[in-house]
Amino acid sequence: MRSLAAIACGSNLESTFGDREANLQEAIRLIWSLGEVTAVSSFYDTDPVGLLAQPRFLNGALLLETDLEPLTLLRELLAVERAMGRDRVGAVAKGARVIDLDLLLYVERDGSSVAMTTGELVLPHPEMQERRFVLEPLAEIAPEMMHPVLVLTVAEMLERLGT
Ligand code: PH2
Ligand code: MG
Ligand code: MG
Repeated sequence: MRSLAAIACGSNLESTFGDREANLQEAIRLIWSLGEVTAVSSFYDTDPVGLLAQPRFLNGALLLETDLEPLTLLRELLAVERAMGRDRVGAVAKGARVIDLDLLLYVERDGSSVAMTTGELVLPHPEMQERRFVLEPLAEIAPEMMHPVLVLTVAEMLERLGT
């Protein structure tokens, strides 16, 4: 059995691929080269969080069955971002982007969910529990998936955010 990764995707700029939805679809197409995409959520039109002076986002989530280790998967996701024209050099932190792919949760073959902190990767994603634009799509496709540190399901984390 392969590992299971939960990945958030977001876009709030047009690109050579087209509009925000075209960017998310292109990213998902490229992510298929990393394993098997077993679920894709609906896409949500969301208010920008954090840096408010930027276009609205389209956000979604997907599940990927993969043989790649967490760090390798992260690097491949960043490579997909770069392949789609995302340029981090000189870009505003948390600002507008063609595509953003965030590794949220990673469950090993034996069912254990990875908790790790290195300079390159923090798992689970440190802000996922605070972000409705992450939890709402993820709850559609993986409501029972566990946060291994908070010991809460995705549905429970979403419920905690309130209405
Ligand atoms: N991503 C950010 C900052 N703010 N807001 C929304 N609605 N959606 C995002 O994906 C998003 C954001 C930085 O990654
Ligand atoms: Mg992000
Ligand atoms: Mg990111």
